[in-house]
Parts: sequence; structure tokens; C-alpha cells
Amino acid sequence: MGKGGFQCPYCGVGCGLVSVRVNGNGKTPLVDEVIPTPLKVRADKNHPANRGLICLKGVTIPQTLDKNRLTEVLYREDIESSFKRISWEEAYNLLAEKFKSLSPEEVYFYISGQLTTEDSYVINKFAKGFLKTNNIDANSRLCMASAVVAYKKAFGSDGPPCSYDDLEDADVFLFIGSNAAVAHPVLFNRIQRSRKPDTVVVTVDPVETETVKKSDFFININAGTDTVLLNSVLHLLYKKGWIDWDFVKNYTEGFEKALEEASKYPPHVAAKICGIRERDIELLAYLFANAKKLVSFWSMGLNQSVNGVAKNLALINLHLATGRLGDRGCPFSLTGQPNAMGGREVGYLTNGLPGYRDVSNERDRREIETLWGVKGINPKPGAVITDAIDLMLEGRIKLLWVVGTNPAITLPRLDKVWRALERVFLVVNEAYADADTLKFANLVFPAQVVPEKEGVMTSSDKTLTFINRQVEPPPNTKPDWLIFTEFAQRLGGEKLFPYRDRGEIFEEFKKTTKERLCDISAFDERDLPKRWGGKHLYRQGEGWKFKTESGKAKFHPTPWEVADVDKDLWRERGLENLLEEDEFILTTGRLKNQWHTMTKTGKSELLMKTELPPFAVMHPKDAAALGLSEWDVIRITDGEREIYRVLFLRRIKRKHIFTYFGYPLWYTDTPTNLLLEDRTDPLSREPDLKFRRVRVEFVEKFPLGEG
Ligand SMILES: Nc1nc2c(c(=O)[nH]1)N[C@H]1C(S)=C(S)[C@@H](COP(=O)(O)OP(=O)(O)OC[C@H]3O[C@@H](n4cnc5c(=O)[nH]c(N)nc54)[C@H](O)[C@@H]3O)O[C@H]1N2
Ligand SMILES: Nc1nc2c(c(=O)[nH]1)N[C@H]1C(S)=C(S)[C@@H](COP(=O)(O)OP(=O)(O)OC[C@H]3O[C@@H](n4cnc5c(=O)[nH]c(N)nc54)[C@H](O)[C@@H]3O)O[C@H]1N2
Ligand code: SF4
Ligand SMILES: [Mo]
Repeated sequence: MGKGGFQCPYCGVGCGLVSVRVNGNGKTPLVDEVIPTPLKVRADKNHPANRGLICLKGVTIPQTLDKNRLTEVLYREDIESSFKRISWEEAYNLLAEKFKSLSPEEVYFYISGQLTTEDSYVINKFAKGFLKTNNIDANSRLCMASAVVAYKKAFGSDGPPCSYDDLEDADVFLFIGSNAAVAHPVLFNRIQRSRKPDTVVVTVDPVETETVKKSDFFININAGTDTVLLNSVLHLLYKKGWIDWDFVKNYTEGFEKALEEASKYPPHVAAKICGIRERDIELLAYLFANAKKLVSFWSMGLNQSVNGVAKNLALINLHLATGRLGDRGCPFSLTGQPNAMGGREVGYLTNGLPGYRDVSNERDRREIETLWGVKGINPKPGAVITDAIDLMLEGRIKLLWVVGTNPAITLPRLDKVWRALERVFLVVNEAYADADTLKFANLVFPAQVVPEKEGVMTSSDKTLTFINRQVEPPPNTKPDWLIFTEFAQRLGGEKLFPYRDRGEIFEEFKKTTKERLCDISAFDERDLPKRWGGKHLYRQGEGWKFKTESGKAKFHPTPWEVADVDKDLWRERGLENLLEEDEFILTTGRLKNQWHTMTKTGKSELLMKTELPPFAVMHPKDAAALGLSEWDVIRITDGEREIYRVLFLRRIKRKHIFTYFGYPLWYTDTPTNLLLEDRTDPLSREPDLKFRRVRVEFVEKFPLGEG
């Protein structure tokens, strides 16, 4: 890659970007001319993730860096008072007092897949190695947790088995629960560009998304029924004699049990539950059996569900049953955030330790204790974030430190979340003054964002990219790793946190990966981008060896579960005959030009130009039945809480309603996650952020004439 570039701080595609500086005439300056900003961002032609491609979010990064930035440390004892400016020194001192008055289990850290590897390594070490609490979780809990658990169950490790090198020679692409054209646009473009006449793209989604519009086939499924569909495909593969028995016998175990569960869903049964045609199921079975190389991509439509791990495993089962690994295909989980993969390497969830290790594994603990020179890492995983919210409400967690995430909008059951945030002493490292969580904060540290700070991030396909600083950060701001290092030193942690610069942290982190699956110990940060694990993980000679005890990959039975609706009635009658006229299934997702809670993308005029007022989408026939039309303001309610949206009519599954989850409080008083429940998948503890039974009613016509 061109030296001096950086990784895009948005999605997990992990595009390499470079900046050009333009002078007042809009021209690139001559070498010796000193021109500060404005900065212009371009794609890096040599980066393996994007090879010269970029999307609009990447291009507009410079517009997001200089508006409404926090440049002061702010403090207030209670959130009724207004903030006053204090010095870093004063802040560290008063926070040190707070920490000294609390037990380790009374503090909690909630961090982010948008931090650099160095940031999250230091914070994780501070919690697990210094304070000795595992009360640390990340927004990845809402995002990748189900995929992590499923990969581990199937392959013995959560290293994705494939890479971007698998894109160009595949002939079948399945997108299931992924709107990649919007959420991973450069990856989607790469696939579109490499299309050959016989390439087939199939998308499974309740909504007719941008991805659907560019697909060859659309399976318009009822939300929450993916395991039923995928089980049915497995059943059909077996019935048709399309199982790859050599692969199944040599490299897997557990096929019979998985098949037994799958056989509960013959196509006519599955079609009714999923609200699709039997030939949709036949199509998928045919493609799994006959493709040259089949790559399936998934993201939040599978992960964010009470049935999330099973949804993932049901898909992986199909790959195992047809031997679709390596040169014949792969199950490819698309990571959402730019450094969610780095978070996995660092082990920043409640149970992780650096180098793909686990706190509950004695050997893993000993190894990290030796490397860190500490004793007594807690073997019990900490509370996951949704449980931690309950603990805050009970007064058992008293201090919450939020870094690089905006839970006041993006966690489910916002009514509870807001009460919990009010109750604790809330510390927030944040870059923008209008981030919603600050409304509840007691202490605010002004943070730097990429590309004002250096560091390393890892993309969806295990490629590490170095972030070279592109612009001067705003005055009086600090990178997150430095805030934690200085604070740890204040608490007497000089020995554990001796870092004078970021590079020392990366060197230390590298050592924790030695001889581990994600071994980057020999990487030189000046040689990045570089991928660990090679093109295909688990390959051994001509065969396969997985990280499970037996070395074989595992099938798992994948029972269908769903919340809010009676499964037996659903199976009997079909979803549409079970909901009353004003009842709908609410599902949620992303907008092309906005990043989550819009703290960055909301600053770009270009990106905001096309945004509509907060809206929801429903099928024209459902709207007609309720006497609703476009631009009506509607109330969506679960009986206890409600949100207001402007109605648009599009092709979406009947009896479903879709809205964006990221609208911040400056955009609407009623953010979407007021309605989403905090129930979780039992294994991954990932919340179900895509399924809620709601009622819809007319409120008023949208006031068009005004303004
Ligand atoms: N523009 C943009 N890009 C982003 C982000 C962003 O905020 N904005 N965020 C990044 C992050 S962190 C993430 S995690 C990824 C997420 O990337 P995606 O998962 O692709 O995005 P979503 O829109 O949340 O969900 C994908 C699709 O799942 C569908 N869906 C809902 N319920 C179900 C279901 O039960 N089954 C199936 N099969 N589909 C269902 C939705 O209709 C939606 O079209 O995007 C990343 N990229
Ligand atoms: N209903 C529903 N809810 C969802 C989802 C869904 O699909 N549906 N998706 C879930 C998913 S997958 C995700 S990933 C989450 C995302 O949810 P969040 O992570 O809460 O959303 P962001 O807006 O990205 O918040 C990041 C915050 O960190 C700040 N920030 C950015 N960079 C830095 C940095 O380097 N340092 C510091 N200190 N701050 C920084 C930003 O200004 C912003 O305020 O939402 C989840 N919630
Ligand atoms: S595709 Fe993702 S990583 Fe690439 S430029 Fe767009 S937002 Fe950034
Ligand atoms: Mo995410």
C-alpha cells in the first residue's frame, strides 16, 4: 500500500485510504508548500481490501473532523448541574478518588470496535490485569457475538476461515441478513465488478434492500425464520443425495443430529413458516450442491436474534454438508466495525484475553499473567452489557466508563438504559459534543478519532492495516490509550503501563499472539497491511484440520426459536394470519450514508443532503388496509413505549415494518431502541435487535408546508 495511508474508520471492509492535501486553489500542493487542511481522502490503489475503491462515507471523512468537537475535560457531580471545565490533572485525581472508593466489581467498562487495537488492548489490560475485574464488554456484543460463538462451536476457533481472495473466483454469492450494498459497499462493488455471465447473487431479507435490487434472486423471508429456511435446505440436500459424503466423513462430526432437527422442516412446512415459496428452498439447495464456489455472507440479520447462534450454525451446517470450504466456498461473517476483529484478537469482551484466549481457561490465564507480570486474573467472565444495565439499576455497578460507543441510542430497552446511566457515575471518552450519551455523563474526556491518531486495526478478513496520522488533532484532546495509560499510572500502575508511545503497546500486544491462531508476533507495523492465518484457515495439506479437540468441524442441530409470537400457531397458520390488522413485526437496520448515531456522518452536508425525516417502511397493501398513506406520521408501539416515524411505502415483507436504529436525539425524541427488548441469544448473549411485535397507528399528516 502507499506508505502514509490509513484504514477507514467506518465499516469492517477495512479499506485502505490515503490523503491528498489541497491548497486554496483546490490543487495538490507542491512538495515544499506547507498547506494544512483541508484534507482530501482517496482510495489506496494498492490496498488488498479495496484496490482503489472507496464509498461516500470514506470520501467525506474530512468533513466530519472539525465540527462540534470536544476540546475540554468536563465535569459535574450530578447530571442536573451544568458541566464545568477542569484540567486533565484534576480529572485524573477526582476519578482516582472514585476508583479508590469502589470495589473492582462496582466498575464497568463499555468499549468499542471502533477503537484502535492499542486503545482496546490498554483498556482491557487495565480492567482484567490491573483492577482484576472482567466487567468489560464492547458494542461487539450487539454485533459479532453470535458469529464468534458459532465459529467457535463449528471450527473450534472464531478465526474466519476465508479471505477477500475468495471473492473474485466464486460463482455463487449468498447474502443472508446482510445489506452489503449499503453496509459493506466496497466489498459488494468488488463482487459486482468481478461478475461473470454465470455469476449468481441471491439475497435473503425481509426488506427489498439495495443489495436485493442488485441480486439475481430475492428470497423475501419473514424476519426471525432463517434457521427454518436453512434447516429445510439441509433436509433437501439430503433427500436429493447432494451431500458431500467424503467431506462429511473425513472432516466433520455430528451430521446425523443436525439432519434429524432439519428433517422437522420439509420444504412445504418451512415455506409456510418463512412466508416463501418451496422453490426458493430448492434454489438454495441446488446452488449449494452445484456451484463451483459458493461464498455466503451474513451480518446482523442473522446475528442479532434470540436465535442468533443457531442461525449462524444452520448456515455453517450447509457449508459442511456440501464441503464448501476453501476453494469450494466459505461461510464469511462480515464484521461491522472497522476493528471488531482487532477486538477479538485483544479479547475485549467479558470473557476474552489477548491472543484469542479465554479467562475461564486456566492455561490462557497463566500465560497472560506471565506476560503481564500479574497474578489473579479473575476466571469468571464478567456481566454482559445488558445484564450490567440491570446491575446498575440495582446499584451494584456504580461507575461506568464508556469509550467509543453511544449506548444512550444503540442499546435495547432505552428506557432502562437511560435510568441506569442516570444512576451511575458516568465517565465518557468522546470526540463530539453532541453525542447522546454525554447527556448522562459526569466526567467527559475529549478523545481523538482516526485519522487524527495512529494505530492498528484489523478488517473482516484478518488483514491488519496501520493508521498513519493524517491531520493534527484538535487541541487538548488525547487518544484513548493515552487517557487510560495516564490514569493507570495515577493509580500506581506505572509498571504495568510504562508506555511512552503507542508503538510500545503494539509491540507488547504482538508478543501475546505468539504461537496463537492470530500470530502476528513477527509482523512489523511498517510492513502492514498484512493478513494473519493465510488465505484459508484450518487447511492442512490437501485436507482440513480444525481447532476442535478431534480436529474435525462440528455440525450442530439448530432448533428454531423466536420471541413475541407463538411458534406453534405460526407454524400452523403462517405469520400473516396470526397478527391483527394493526400488528406488525418491527425490524431494524442501516442507512447507506449514515454511520450509526450520526455523530460523524451527521456533520457532513453532503451525506445529510439526502436524508429524510425519521421514517419507517411498510408494504403498500398493509398500509392500505389501515388507511395509511405515504408521509403520514405514525406511532409504533409495543403497548408500553412508542416511537414516531414518517411512513414510506416500499417492497417489504407483508406485516413487517422497518426503521433505522441509529437516529440520535437531535433527530428524533423517540429513538428506535425504546421498542427493542433486551432479551438475548442464550449462548452469545447478543440482544435481539431485529424482531419486535408492535402495533401501528395514524397520528397526523406530515407537516409538509412548513419550513
Ligand atoms: N452505511 C453504514 N454501513 C455500516 C454501518 C452503518 O452504520 N452505516 N455499520 C457497520 C456495522 S457496525 C455493522 S454491524 C454492519 C451491519 O451490516 P448489515 O447487517 O448488513 O446491516 P443491517 O441493515 O443492520 O441488517 C442487514 C439486513 O438484515 C435484514 N434482516 C432483519 N431481520 C432479518 C432476519 O430475521 N433474517 C434475515 N435474513 N434478514 C433480516 C434487514 O432487513 C437488513 O436489510 O454494517 C456496517 N456498515
Ligand atoms: N435496533 C438496533 N440496534 C442496534 C443495531 C441494529 O442493527 N439494530 N446494531 C448494533 C450494532 S451492530 C452496533 S455496532 C452498535 C453501534 O452502536 P454505537 O457504537 O453506540 O454507535 P456509534 O454511533 O458508532 O457510536 C460510537 C461513538 O464513539 C465516538 N467515537 C468514534 N471514534 C472514537 C474514538 O476513537 N474514541 C472515542 N473515545 N470515541 C470515538 C463517536 O463519536 C460515537 O459517539 O449499535 C447496535 N444497536
Ligand atoms: S466500504 Fe467501508 S471501509 Fe470502505 S470506504 Fe466505505 S465505509 Fe470505509
Ligand atoms: Mo456492528
